[in-house]
Amino acid sequence: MKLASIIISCILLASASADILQNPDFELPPSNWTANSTSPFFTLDQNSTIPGWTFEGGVQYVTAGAGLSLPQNGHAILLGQDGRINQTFTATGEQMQYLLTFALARGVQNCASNASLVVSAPDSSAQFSFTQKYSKEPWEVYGHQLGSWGDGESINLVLQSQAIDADPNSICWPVVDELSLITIGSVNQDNDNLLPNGGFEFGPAFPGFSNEGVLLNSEPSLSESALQQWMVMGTVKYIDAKSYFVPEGKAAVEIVAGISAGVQTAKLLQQGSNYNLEFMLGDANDSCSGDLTVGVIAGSSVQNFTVHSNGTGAAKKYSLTFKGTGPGPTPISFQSYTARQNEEGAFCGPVIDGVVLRVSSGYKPNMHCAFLIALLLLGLL
Ligand SMILES: *[C@@H]1O[C@H](CO)[C@@H](O)[C@H](O)[C@H]1NC(C)=O
Ligand SMILES: *[C@@H]1O[C@H](CO)[C@@H](O)[C@H](O)[C@H]1NC(C)=O
Ligand SMILES: *[C@@H]1O[C@H](CO)[C@@H](O)[C@H](O)[C@H]1NC(C)=O
Ligand SMILES: *[C@@H]1O[C@H](CO)[C@@H](O)[C@H](O)[C@H]1NC(C)=O
Ligand SMILES: *[C@@H]1O[C@H](CO)[C@@H](O)[C@H](O)[C@H]1NC(C)=O
Ligand SMILES: *[C@@H]1O[C@H](CO)[C@@H](O)[C@H](O)[C@H]1NC(C)=O
Ligand SMILES: *[C@@H]1O[C@H](CO)[C@@H](O)[C@H](O)[C@H]1NC(C)=O
Ligand SMILES: *[C@@H]1O[C@H](CO)[C@@H](O)[C@H](O)[C@H]1NC(C)=O
Ligand SMILES: [Ca+2]
Ligand SMILES: [Ca+2]
Repeated sequence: MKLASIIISCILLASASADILQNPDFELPPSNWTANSTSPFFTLDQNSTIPGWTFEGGVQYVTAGAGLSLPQNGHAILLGQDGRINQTFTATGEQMQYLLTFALARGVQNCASNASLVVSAPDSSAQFSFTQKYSKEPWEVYGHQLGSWGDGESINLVLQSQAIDADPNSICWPVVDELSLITIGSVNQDNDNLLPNGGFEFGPAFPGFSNEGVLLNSEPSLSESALQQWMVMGTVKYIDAKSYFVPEGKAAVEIVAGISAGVQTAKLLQQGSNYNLEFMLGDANDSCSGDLTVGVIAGSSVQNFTVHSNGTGAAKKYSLTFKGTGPGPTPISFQSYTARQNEEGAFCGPVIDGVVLRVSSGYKPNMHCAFLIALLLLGLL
């Protein structure tokens, strides 16, 4: 496993570029802004704009406190009625995926309806809103793939509010903060595992300020998913070893949205040949206790697996043998059959990690791989 991850990291080109966006945390205040201890809201106008960003419609610069909870006790942007902010950045170098992580909070805590936030870029548009409680904090962190660009392309990132029909005064407008944009190259298959990113090590960035993981909304496309090479059904939480119990490596997936939420991939396999799927199933150490059941689909094999969790962080290895289907790629999916909430009332669920797909019996690594491993063992790399 260790060798495998060394090889993956050799192949993968991923880099965190903290400065793709200007003023991504909104800590550079608007011109003419003065702190007001009685009101956390400051309305932007043509004499008071926010550095790095253009705005339109009702947009307010907000300060934590006075009933407003932000991830860091700083400042953020509230997108009110028809509110919109945008910033253009330039994609440099070779074609890369741009993965955005951001915090979403609510302008008022009690309201009749939650407006949503729409994040768009030339190749994508996605909507985010508060529907369920997925963390113990009043804010949530989301991850999203904006698109894939390179070679000096100019990208306009737009964040805007979208209200459902309701009295504007009773709407919780979205508050955004702590944007972080990273680029990631293609994740290659490693020699010991037919599934690229079977260990979920490659996905959106985990922000330093949060211990709540990163929520990923439904994404039916492998190539447009922030979680590299995995589609998302329902909502899952991308969890990091700093804040949760992670079975292997630095990251894993917790299926939080209940029944039929999960992750899915697909791989072109030899029709009729036997394959072995190995994976780890457990809990995240977020006091999610009880039986956690996951339905695993691999080709035409469907099987349920249940772990008895006491919510303190544990995982076990399971495996399944199945036949490759064709002519198209063989689907492999993990779907939850459990809807559960922890002591804090946050939705939680089973954790999946270490998904390894191999040809069943007699599989030997090819010469190239054996050579590489020999070099590693000799300490020559
Ligand atoms: C502070 O906010 C309150 C309420 O919106 C407003 O009445 C007051 O004028 C503001 N004070 C300053 C110094 O801007
Ligand atoms: C902006 O400043 C100019 C000059 O002081 C003033 O005439 C105008 O009313 C201000 N605009 C707004 C929206 O406050
Ligand atoms: C500050 O506001 C005044 C008028 O309210 C305006 O004339 C001035 O341009 C503003 N400053 C900046 C940097 O926008
Ligand atoms: C925002 O988008 C408009 C076009 O819709 C563009 O003219 C403007 O430069 C953009 N603002 C930034 C800061 O990139
Ligand atoms: C708004 O979001 C909260 C979760 O943060 C949820 O409890 C509430 O039901 C939502 N309200 C509506 C009207 O969807
Ligand atoms: C897995 O469990 C669910 C829920 O209990 C059940 O509906 C489904 O039929 C089970 N599937 C298999 C293959 O046993
Ligand atoms: C349950 O929790 C106890 C500690 O409270 C721990 O020692 C034990 O290993 C846990 N069992 C499982 C199956 O996670
Ligand atoms: C679970 O979290 C507690 C702290 O909240 C920590 O002390 C414990 O070591 C963690 N358990 C595992 C298995 O990571
Ligand atoms: Ca901030
Ligand atoms: Ca992992």
